[in-house]
Formats: sequence, C-alpha cells, structure tokens
Amino acid sequence: MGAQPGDAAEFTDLESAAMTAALGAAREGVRGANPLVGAAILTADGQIVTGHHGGAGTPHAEVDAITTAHDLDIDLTTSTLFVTLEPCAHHGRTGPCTEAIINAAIPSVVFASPDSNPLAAGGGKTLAEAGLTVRSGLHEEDSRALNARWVRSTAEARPFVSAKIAQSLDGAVAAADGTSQWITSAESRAHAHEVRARVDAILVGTGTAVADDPRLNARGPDGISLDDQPRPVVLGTSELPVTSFLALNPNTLQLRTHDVRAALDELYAAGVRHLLVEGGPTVLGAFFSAGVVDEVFCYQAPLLIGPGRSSVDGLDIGTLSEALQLIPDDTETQAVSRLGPDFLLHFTT
Ligand code: AOF
Ligand code: ZN
Repeated sequence: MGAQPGDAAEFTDLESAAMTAALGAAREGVRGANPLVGAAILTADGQIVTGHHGGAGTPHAEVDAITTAHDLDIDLTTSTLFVTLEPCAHHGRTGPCTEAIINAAIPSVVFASPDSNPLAAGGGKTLAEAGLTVRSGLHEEDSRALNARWVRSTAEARPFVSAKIAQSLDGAVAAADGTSQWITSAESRAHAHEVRARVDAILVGTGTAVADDPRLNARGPDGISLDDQPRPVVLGTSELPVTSFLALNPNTLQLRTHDVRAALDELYAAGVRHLLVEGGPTVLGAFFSAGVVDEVFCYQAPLLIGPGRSSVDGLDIGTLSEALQLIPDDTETQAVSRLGPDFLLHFTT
C-alpha cells in the first residue's frame, strides 16, 4: 500500500503541505485519553480545509474535516483526505471513520502513521478494499513524535511520567532555612510552563502543596485556554489549606494513597496519559523508587546553596553500584541546553 515510511518521493509539495496542515490541526486537539489527530482535505483546485479531534467522545479528525467541507459545499468526490493517523475502522465512542470517508465519496486518502491501537487499526486496508486510493507514510515521523508518549502510555496501561527537578548545583531545592523561591531563572520557569502545557496532569505531594501554594497551571506569553489546562493532582493524606489555589480549584484531584502504582492506576482510569511530577523531594523519590519515571527535565541553576533540602529524597541506595542510571536524550532537542544562566538537562530512564 503506497509509500514506505520516509519515502516522500511519491508525494507532491502540495500534498506535503496538506499533511503539514493536518499536523498543525492535530496540535490544536485536547490531550488525554485519545491521541492527537488532525485531518486536511485538499481539493482539486488546491484549497485546504482542516479538522481535528477534540478529545475522547468527540468527532474524530476526519469527521470534523468532512463536516466543515460539507458546510463549505466543497466537492469531496475530487478531493484527497490527509490524516495524521490511519483512519479507524472500529465502533468506539464514535462510529468508524472508514464509513464516514466512504459515505462522503472521497476517492483518495493519505495517512501519516498507522494506528497502534489494535481495536481501531486496519482502516487503510478497509478503504483500499472499498476501492479508494490509499497511501501512507507522509510525515510519519512527525505524527509518531506527536503521540510517542501517548503510545507508550497505552502500551503500559499507565500514564507516561515526566519528572521535573529544579535544583542548585549542589542538588538542593531549598536552603537550610527553607527558602526555595527562584532557584532557577525566568527562562527556566518559562520552559517549565511550556512543558506543563503539554501534559494531562501535574502532580505534587501535600508537603509542596502546603509549603508553596502552587497553582499547577500553564502560564506563559501565549497562555493556554482555561478548559485546556492540565489537571492538578495532589498526592497524600494531609488536608490542603482551604484558601490554597489547589483547594479552590474544582479540577484538583487529591489522591489519598501512599502507593505510587495505585496513584498511577487511578490517574490512568481518569484518562491521564501524560503526567508531570513536580515534587517535592519525597514524591520524586517515591516515583524514582517505584521505577515509573520515563523522562526527566532537570533545570540546573549555577548556585551553591549549602546544606539544604536535596532534590530527590528517600532513595534506598547505599552504594554506587546501585545508582539509578539516567540516559541523556538527544531525540527531541539537545540533551543539554542553556536557559539564561541555567542548564536544562533532558534524560530518559
Ligand atoms: C481516527 N481519527 O481523529 C482519532 C482516532 O472510542 P473513540 O472514538 O474515542 O476512539 C479512540 C481510538 O480511535 C483511539 O484510541 C485511536 O486508536 C483512534 N483515534 N482515529 O480515525 C481520530 N482520534
Ligand atoms: Zn476515527
């Protein structure tokens, strides 16, 4: 069926632009239980109409694009549909996209990457058997990258866990007197907000919730909409002060368990596929000890602050040979980059 991954030769520049538009639309989707998927319809006269999937239970990207095309009276019988994921062939929360495509009389479909969900996969074959021209592999790597953490999460049936550490050069998150604000630079904090904007939920322990009164939302120059904010999660049994930001946020989820695996099960059941753990040291230690940290963003500030609070607490490691080894990750960006005076280190585990 059509092109092999990476074989861009059989696609025109206009087709490449259409898939790029579909990828752009996919990024407008809502993170969470379903992957990010976008679609673009390219008409015979070069017009592009996009659509995207807005989260579990809402129309799939193909259906969204077809609806818009119908509203605009576009002739679909001479158009090509570009979609970032293989169209689904299953009856899930919505009907099969293969059926919607066939009913719309679209003659030609290009998808970027296959669907890793065995329940939904096989749409390409179904469409080809129905007589449509089906090609795949256009911008496949971009589509895979968009959902790499989601794919790993569904394969392991737990949220993909990113851990954030912001520390001094001597590995501390607070000085001896407890002062801890602004160890890292404004540039680091801006980057941390970009990371927050990409996750489904952000978790801290009750210790951090009480000490810092964090909001656990994504703020930045571009901001993100209120409905699209990650879900704040607090791990632990202590009560939050009633006037704290987290207690006042109706979206906050408090998990009154000390068991990391049980917490992850609850979050997965609640639709969380990508979790950012922001500490403090006890919670970070618990996640590392449970072996469930998948990646680490370490913001390393050029400060020495003396005997304070170590960034990761309670690891049961007594000798060097038991050290937990992280792997520098150069795949998305450089493993080491500069954020103002700080260094951002990116690792997988
Ligand atoms: C598509 N187009 O836009 C998306 C697809 O039960 P549902 O309706 O929520 O289906 C979820 C599954 O469908 C999801 O796990 C993935 O395999 C596929 N997502 N497929 O054709 C889309 N979002
Ligand atoms: Zn679908």
